[in-house]
Amino acid sequence: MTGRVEPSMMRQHLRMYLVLGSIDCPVDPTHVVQEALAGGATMIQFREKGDDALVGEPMIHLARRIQHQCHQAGVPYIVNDDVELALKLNADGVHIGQDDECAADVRKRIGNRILGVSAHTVEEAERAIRHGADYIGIGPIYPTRSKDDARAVQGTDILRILRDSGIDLPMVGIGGITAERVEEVLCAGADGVAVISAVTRAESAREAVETIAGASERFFLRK
Ligand code: TZP
Ligand code: MG
Repeated sequence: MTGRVEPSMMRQHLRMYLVLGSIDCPVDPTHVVQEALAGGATMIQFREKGDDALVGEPMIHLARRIQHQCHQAGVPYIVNDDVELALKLNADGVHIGQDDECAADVRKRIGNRILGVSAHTVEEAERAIRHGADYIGIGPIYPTRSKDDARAVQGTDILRILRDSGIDLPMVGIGGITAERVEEVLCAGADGVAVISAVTRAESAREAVETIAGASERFFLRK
């Protein structure tokens, strides 16, 4: 990468953003990734979390396999929380929450790689921007079962509040998003949707991604 990702490119990457780790997947996560990439996933985040999550070498091995799949497909590969891992793998970016390392410090460590920051309020979003975020993740928009320590459900109103406050940074909604809800999330101001279970627990991850990506494409064609 020669410089920071352009906002217009970032918005494209956020269209159908798959987030996953081994505990989110009833089958081999690399199978889910393969199907999701075939269905048109636009970015993938490795988020290996939870009581039974992989650690150590098995975790790094899975992280590398998914990175390889993303690389083959030409899709950016983002690592959740673990800046060390992202640097070790030379991932395309990092996503951090409000309880993780300070975004400004992460920006310094990762250079021009993509930096995503979760935000729940206008203040958090503005700080993330000052600290060098390339996009903000907003949620949970709807109830979710995929995050134990999720904050209160925000609804799509939070997306409108952020946009109305003048925040223009690429923004992705997350939490309980299904194909039926894509339009509502995008209408409220998101550039894309980040999903776990709607894809990882679908009978066909490929079809799930195709349906979500299709809904998003239709929305932006009309805009
Ligand atoms: N951050 C806010 S909600 C959430 C994360 C990681 C989980 C989203 O998972 P799902 O299954 O799409 O609701
Ligand atoms: Mg985190």
